[in-house]
Amino acid sequence: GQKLSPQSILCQLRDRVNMSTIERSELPPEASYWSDYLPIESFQKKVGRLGRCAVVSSAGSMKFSKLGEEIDSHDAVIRFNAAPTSGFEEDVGTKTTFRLLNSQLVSESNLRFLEDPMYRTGILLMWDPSQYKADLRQWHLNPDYKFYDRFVKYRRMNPEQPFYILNPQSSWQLWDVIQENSSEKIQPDPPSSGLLGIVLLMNLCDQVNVYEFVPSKRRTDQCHYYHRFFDQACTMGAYHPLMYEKNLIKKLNQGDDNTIYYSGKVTLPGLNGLQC
Ligand code: NCC
Repeated sequence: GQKLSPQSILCQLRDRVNMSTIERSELPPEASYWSDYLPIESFQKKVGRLGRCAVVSSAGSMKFSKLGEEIDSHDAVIRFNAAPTSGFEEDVGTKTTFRLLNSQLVSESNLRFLEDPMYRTGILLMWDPSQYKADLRQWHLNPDYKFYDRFVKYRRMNPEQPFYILNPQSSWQLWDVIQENSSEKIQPDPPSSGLLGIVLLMNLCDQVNVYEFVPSKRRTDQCHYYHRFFDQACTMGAYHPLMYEKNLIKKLNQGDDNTIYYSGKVTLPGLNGLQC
């Protein structure tokens, strides 16, 4: 791994990771039975540019944080997968501007994506791990999860709710930046939804506050704030290179270490104003 300055890492994130959503025209005609259900208006255009944004990790250490009000004071808030607000408002807030889902959540019927009303708030985004450097045609033929049917079903049931799919190449572009900035060789598995959400918002917002991605003193083996299930791999990583993701984000923190210790908050700059 190279030792880049925080500023150069930010420039890499801006210039090498294309955090775009896919558009109908980018997919082969054989994909039209599902790609025709992608929104017509582009994600960038729909959202525009945002001021202060918050990323809420799903970590168990969100519990008892009392960060809810602070999180809701942001212009936009992103949450992940099955993370609820209902019943946890005091700790995680109530606002959901974006929800980033992995394709497993969309595809597996026992996860109740079609049924649970929680998903019907905010702009939805889904990502699916492709093979390293696969193009869109190859990915369409061989996605990690066969999300198409349920994606179409959801869109037909909720046609007014924007629902985008991230370009599958962006997760590997991001993985490259993580690997190049780590001293060890990392197992090539895609970054977590959390890191994808962080970089997505860095592309949209002037400032991004990230909560309990780099854990505070509340750090716990409880996996999620909303379940009593314990596994330290949820915080440190097993499949996703979470420890390396967290080291990278810690390096980019513009706040101080005390703020991480007490509130689990890291402050990152938006990528738009950056001078590279
Ligand atoms: O757990 P998950 O992630 O939904 O969490 C969302 C993001 O929050 C951050 N996180 C979570 C727990 C924790 N203790 N520390 C954290 O920092 C991470 O950045 C994480 O990405 C995923 O990334 O998509 C993941 O999804 C789950 C699961 O598929 C969904 O929750 C749907 O049920 C994965 N778990 C399993 O497959 C069992 C998890 O590995 C990654």
